[in-house]
Amino acid sequence: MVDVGENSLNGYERNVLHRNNGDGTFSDVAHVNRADRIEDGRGVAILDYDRDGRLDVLIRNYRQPAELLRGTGPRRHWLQVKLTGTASNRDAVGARIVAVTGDRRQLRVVGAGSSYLSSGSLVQHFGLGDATAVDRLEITWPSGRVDVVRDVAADRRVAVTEGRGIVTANGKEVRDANAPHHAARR
Ligand SMILES: [Ca+2]
Ligand SMILES: [Ca+2]
Repeated sequence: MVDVGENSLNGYERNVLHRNNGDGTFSDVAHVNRADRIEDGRGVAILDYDRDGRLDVLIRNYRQPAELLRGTGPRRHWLQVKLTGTASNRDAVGARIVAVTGDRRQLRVVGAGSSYLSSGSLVQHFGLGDATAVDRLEITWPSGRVDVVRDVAADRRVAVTEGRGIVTANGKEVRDANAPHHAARR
């Protein structure tokens, strides 16, 4: 064994930030976003801490201060979805959410433990570009139940409870609106 003292064998690699080009490829855009710092990173958590509809990045570095990178890109439309399981586990870990806008489908899978000793928010974020609503939000719960909610207005955070559809939007109770149109067991 080599004694490296206070140093880290992992070194200080330049951080990267990958943009999804939407065509199956990614581009490293760290340099234009000033995210290409040389740090000894460990955990990373993705969340929208200031709830402005743009995702932010929290980085935990080894023997260095943590860093919060605030997303300041152009404002486009978005939808954030927080699931609560009933028959499934309460945090809905393992649930799959498909958001359909026009001919575009986006998938988010609710996970816990997305990075080393850390995890991103359980709130699932969908960037919608120019779309002002999600045509169809399809949730496959860990229990096997499938809930579908149609015509979900953008630019807000909705809470969806298994079997009940949208129960709150931006923290306010939603009554009878957006109830699941279709619920089935696989
Ligand atoms: Ca690094
Ligand atoms: Ca934000």
